[in-house]
Amino acid sequence: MRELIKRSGLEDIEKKVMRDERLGLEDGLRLYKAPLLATGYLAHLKRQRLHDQKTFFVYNQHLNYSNECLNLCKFCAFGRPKGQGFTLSLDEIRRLIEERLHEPITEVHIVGSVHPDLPFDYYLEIIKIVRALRPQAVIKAYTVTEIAHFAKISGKTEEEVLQILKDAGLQMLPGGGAEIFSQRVRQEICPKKLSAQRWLSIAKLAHRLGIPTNCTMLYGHIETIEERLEHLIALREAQDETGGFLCFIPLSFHPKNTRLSHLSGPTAIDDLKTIAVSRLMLDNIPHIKAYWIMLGPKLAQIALHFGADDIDGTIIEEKITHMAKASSPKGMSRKEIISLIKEAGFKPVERDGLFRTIEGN
Ligand code: V47
Repeated sequence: MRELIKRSGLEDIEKKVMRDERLGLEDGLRLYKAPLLATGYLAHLKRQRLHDQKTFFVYNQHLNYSNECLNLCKFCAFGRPKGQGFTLSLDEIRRLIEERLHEPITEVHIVGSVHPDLPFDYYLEIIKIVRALRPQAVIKAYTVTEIAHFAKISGKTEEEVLQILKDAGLQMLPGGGAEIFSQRVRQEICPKKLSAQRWLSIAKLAHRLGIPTNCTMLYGHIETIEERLEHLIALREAQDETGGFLCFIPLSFHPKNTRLSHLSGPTAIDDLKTIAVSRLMLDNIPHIKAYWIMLGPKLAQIALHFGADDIDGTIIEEKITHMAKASSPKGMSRKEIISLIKEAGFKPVERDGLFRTIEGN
């Protein structure tokens, strides 16, 4: 590896990694241009320094309450116009949670859409129902985009919305809705979505209210490598301010069934490089997730050697990526996840949504 790092002209970056020094945009560009194994090796060094052989996973349940959406972003195969999608009633939501009460679920992940007419009370009730049925599980619900929408429909401030949801049992926000912060790209692929500045300011507000969040980047569509790096640096700067991001999830674009279906989406090499560069650039975000639903279990397993230390979870009923024709299964058993991690040479550690280790594992 020393030889490869030397030949790739990355010795100065290796020194920075070993000294935990911050990398700049130019370093990021060089890491993208370098051979995959060189960049991957450096990301693996960083990952080992942070987490040694540990690879995290969670026993979780996904709940998508609706796909009827006002935004209808071009990259999304999940959203439908008003009246053409599904919206679960509160009773249906209760039933979905009750059906799996015999399982040791420690995270309930709830997201939907920017819905045309549901009232804020509906979203609040969901949290109360899940909290009552699953007192021990971490409730990770509603992206920053949904929080902005709730403030608009309720006439409350974003702070009030977050506080009310927190008091009802919400513990953290998932990382979706960030897409790519570049205004040029947002204008093209998600013109109705809230701005990058607003996404970042609501995420930071949540952090200040004691609600940690995850963060994401949707890549492999029309963005440039510079725009990806600018996105990562914006997340890093926000994290310097609040420390509230738990995990970064690079989201590999799935073009099928979307209005960008003429694009081909990222290659495996791009997926692995993006995970590796993210690990190296995001020196202040503890975890990098190889989201197996989007990468497929096989590539997610390899990604553990390219900077990722988390593989998400059991999931069972994923909709957003499968409506864009993901070829991965819709869920995995705890046993399957553990053997995937072990076979890759790592130590599986079961965690809850807040990355607290589950006792007995
Ligand atoms: O916000 C939508 C993206 C996100 C497509 O926080 C697509 O732990 C690829 O954020 N191809 C939702 N991506 C998923 C998400 C997430 C997933 C798992 C864990 C966590 C977490 C967060 O998926 C959306 C959007 O950025 N997305 N359509 C698509 N066709």
